[in-house]
Amino acid sequence: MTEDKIQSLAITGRRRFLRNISLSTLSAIIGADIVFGSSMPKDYVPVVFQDDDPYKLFKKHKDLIILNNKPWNLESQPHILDDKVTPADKMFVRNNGLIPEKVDKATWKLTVDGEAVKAIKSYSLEDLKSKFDHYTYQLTLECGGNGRSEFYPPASGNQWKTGAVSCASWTGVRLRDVLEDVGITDKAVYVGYHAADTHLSGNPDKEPISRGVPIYKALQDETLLAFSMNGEDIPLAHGFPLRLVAGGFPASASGKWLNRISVRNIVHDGAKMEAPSYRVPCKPVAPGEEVANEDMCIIESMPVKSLITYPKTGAMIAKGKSLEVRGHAWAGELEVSDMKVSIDFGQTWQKCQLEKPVNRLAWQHFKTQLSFPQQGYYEVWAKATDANGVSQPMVVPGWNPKGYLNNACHRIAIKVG
Ligand SMILES: Nc1nc2c(c(=O)[nH]1)N[C@H]1C(S)=C(S)[C@@H](COP(=O)(O)O)O[C@H]1N2
Ligand SMILES: [Mo]
Repeated sequence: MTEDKIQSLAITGRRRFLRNISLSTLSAIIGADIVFGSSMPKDYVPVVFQDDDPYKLFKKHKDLIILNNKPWNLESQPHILDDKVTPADKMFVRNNGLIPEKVDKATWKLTVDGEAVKAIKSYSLEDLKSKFDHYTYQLTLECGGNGRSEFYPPASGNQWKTGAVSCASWTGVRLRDVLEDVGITDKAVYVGYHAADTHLSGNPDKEPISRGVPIYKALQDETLLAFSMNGEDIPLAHGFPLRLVAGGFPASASGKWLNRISVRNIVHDGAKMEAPSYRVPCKPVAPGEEVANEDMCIIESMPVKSLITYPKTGAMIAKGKSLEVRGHAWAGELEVSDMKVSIDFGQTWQKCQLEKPVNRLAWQHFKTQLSFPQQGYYEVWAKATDANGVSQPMVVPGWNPKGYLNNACHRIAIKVG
């Protein structure tokens, strides 16, 4: 058995797989006889397989932080997001269920169904690749809950700091072209995704998540059915072999392990589409206030935000030296039009050089040189402004029950000495 195979077993269907194999196969995987194997309890998972090292399993950079193991959730840190295009090993992982165990590229199928298709149609990966033009876009994917850890009163859910965001280069076919090939009716309102991951309960009839996008977003040029990331097969943890990618929306709209798209005549009602999941109060509320489900609205475009990726917070700078500060900024469906940093707690702001996005929905890179008037402790605060003139708030914005959309200015600490 190859190293890869063992890894993917470890990530995915360990329990079910191990249950069905013989003691001799198990010994072969371990590489030693299980001497008292006949006394092993039924359905027991040997400890060697329980000792998951997510860094090895997912081939991740050592500076990712593990938030959870069931399901796996790993967050990046700002200083490892310095690359213009996020490499796979530095990309955060957010799972709602268990990663699918049997993924076979050769037999993978995507079915397009729903009330608003003229006829149900299925495609193999080969069909998708050969029938439709390929497009490549860099697309920002930020979890709706990124920054949740800063809300008070606290919101339950993964306590993301700032690292649930990525911008990789995705290649695939346009969802629009596929929908056109299928034929959709004027009743189409929403596109819902279905995927091959399984619910934590083990109940095969339950989906861990089945979200989607409104039809206007489904038909945008940049909305892809992606089969590769950064020029390679999508890593298993990020949706191999096929993923819906809808940049600028909360990343929960970008379904991994995609095997079915439903073109709906209503707002999709799959798992985690219902309130309060991925929704915020339609009108601002006081911190801690109870909000009725009918007063919660679905998040679409993510708000303007930025991240300082160099230097790392806590950096020491020699007195009299200037410091290059750099990072990325993004604004959901909009472009970022201005980027500033402050070293005096927001009293004055210095303009940064801001690059244009390489394509719509890609994050933009900024940099500037800072000089510090004297020795001591400083904070660098970063503030982006979107094309509508809306800027990031300096403190945590509108509290909401689920802790979404925290786009407060990113801050790092610097010591000049
Ligand atoms: N099938 C499926 N797609 C999914 C999820 C999931 O659990 N299952 N999680 C979503 C959420 S909430 C986020 S933030 C992104 C995370 O993408 P990543 O793990 O590739 O960074 O995937 C989205 N797509
Ligand atoms: Mo998410």
